[in-house]
Amino acid sequence: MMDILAEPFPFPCERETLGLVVIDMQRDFVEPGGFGETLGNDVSRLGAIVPTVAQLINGFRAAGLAVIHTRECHKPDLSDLPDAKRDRGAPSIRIGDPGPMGRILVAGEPGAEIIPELAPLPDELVLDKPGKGAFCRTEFETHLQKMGLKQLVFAGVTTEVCVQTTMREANDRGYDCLLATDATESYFAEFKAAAIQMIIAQGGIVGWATPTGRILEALN
Ligand code: C5J
Repeated sequence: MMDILAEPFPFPCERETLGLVVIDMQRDFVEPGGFGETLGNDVSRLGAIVPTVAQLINGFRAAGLAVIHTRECHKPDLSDLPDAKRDRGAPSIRIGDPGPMGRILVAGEPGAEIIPELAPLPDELVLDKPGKGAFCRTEFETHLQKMGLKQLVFAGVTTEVCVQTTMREANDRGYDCLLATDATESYFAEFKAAAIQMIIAQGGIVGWATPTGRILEALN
């Protein structure tokens, strides 16, 4: 398997253990009228990456490689929502409250669903997570082990929050992590740029980063 050209140095790709993790491409974060917008964010930045994320997903599917989707959401009784998370800041509506797309970030509500353009296939893992990181209070690691995955390509939103947190958690657990730089986005351009720098600094302290085209080249 060919290396993938990446920063800070080529990613030593091992196809048989490679999987794609698409973080939180949910209506509440990406679509106008959702939770992200109620927090004062310009969601059009996130919407702009959807075609690139779709290309990446399709590339993995065509190569017969695993695609995993995560959703940041909580149980309807909010038993997995710490007060500190619910009360943080001064949002006009809080997690669990009724919003324009159902209850905000609650499993089963329309806003918590993945946007239709990136809908998971029936056989793809969809992991609900109550935290920013996908390993916190979930069975993610068990799933990865069962699927035989050791190298993870990351896409989704937001770069510096749920994507970076999950990459850090995965890196600590021994997974090789590669961020698709044009298939991830933040509400804040400077935070995305800084997150990428943090990931690849010091010889790839959290992992690697490269555009989607380079990843797809290696899958063909
Ligand atoms: C945030 C996320 N930003 N998926 N969630 O609250 O990054």
